[in-house]
Amino acid sequence: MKIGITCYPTYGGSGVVATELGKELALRGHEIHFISYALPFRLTKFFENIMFHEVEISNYPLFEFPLYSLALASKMVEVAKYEKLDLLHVHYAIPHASSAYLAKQMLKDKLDLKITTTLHGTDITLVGLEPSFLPLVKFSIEESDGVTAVSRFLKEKTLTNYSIEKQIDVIPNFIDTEAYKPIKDCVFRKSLAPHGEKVLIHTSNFRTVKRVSDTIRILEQVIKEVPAKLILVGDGPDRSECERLCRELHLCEHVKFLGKQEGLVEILNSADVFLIPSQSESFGLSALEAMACGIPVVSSSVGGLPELIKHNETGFIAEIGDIERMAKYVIDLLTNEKKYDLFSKNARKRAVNVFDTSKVVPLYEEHYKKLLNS
Ligand code: GMT
Repeated sequence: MKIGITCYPTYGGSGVVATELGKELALRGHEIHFISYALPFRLTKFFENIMFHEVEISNYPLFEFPLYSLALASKMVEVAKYEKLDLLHVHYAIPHASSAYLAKQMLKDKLDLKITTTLHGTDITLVGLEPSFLPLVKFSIEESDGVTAVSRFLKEKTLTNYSIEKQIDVIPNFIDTEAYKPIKDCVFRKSLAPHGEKVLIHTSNFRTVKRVSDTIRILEQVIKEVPAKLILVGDGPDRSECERLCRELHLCEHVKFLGKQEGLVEILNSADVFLIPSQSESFGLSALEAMACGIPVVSSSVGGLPELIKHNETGFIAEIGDIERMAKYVIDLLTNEKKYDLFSKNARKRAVNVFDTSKVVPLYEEHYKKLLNS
């Protein structure tokens, strides 16, 4: 198949999933055309069967705000027409699904371009609900030939929040468990926890929905019982506030802010427990990355997290903001070697058996075939 993929090219779950999907489809012999305003950050080298088309945005002085969605629609038309695309797969509804709809209409006399939209999370649960976007998001989803959601939770939210009656295929996020795997005696561990402390880890974009400060408060409880460090990976709006909280709680010695990092597999493998105390999380790709490395997860019970994490099996789940309970779960894991090893094995096994690339990418191929035959 010849498939156009549009996504956000920057750090973020939806861009990661879109790019890894494109790479895997290309390996399977499909021709992939990425269409975005910059090269997706995971496309760092040449991949056979993958092409990139950059959307140029006019900065004409009359336009106070860049007209990206319109420029994107024009580029989609150009690529679909000249590269003879079979379908266009857009990730994150805003504004990609709307641009795709426009492109489809512009091409309708020449080409029956099928469009499928993957809903990722905040496009539905947060931004999409803003009054300035809601009608457009609803319309664009209804007009997509196919729609997928990364969890059952997100599917249900979409149908109820937008009063939509439409088939939505649930296709979970996936992970390359050959790349994300346990590494014994990881070298980073010594520098991160030089005195043999246990290591808690959290990776995110430090947006308010992630509740990163909860991870610091969990650590505050944990170190009363177990010597431990907290590694925070990533950057974003709440980082300064988290750094301030560390100073206020006199925890600077125990918390390391690594910022944005490559080499996540090695960093994850230096840790014992992954924390994801989010306010909202449609899937939790970062938790899956940890599970694939054999790291048990302690999370909040929101969104799609309970579809990923098996409570008392691959990790533990507690109410949003229940720091005491999350800390208790962490201490339980860190002080009970047998239980820890079992949870670690279970986490890895679940990642491999349910969420490995080889299990999930064929579901997208099936979804595409269904669209093209409809
Ligand atoms: O909100 C974010 O963290 C970024 C966002 C994205 O689209 O880049 O992440 C969402 O999509 C990821 C990939 O499908 C999911 O794993 C995340 O759970 C989801 N984030 C939220 O729902 C908050």
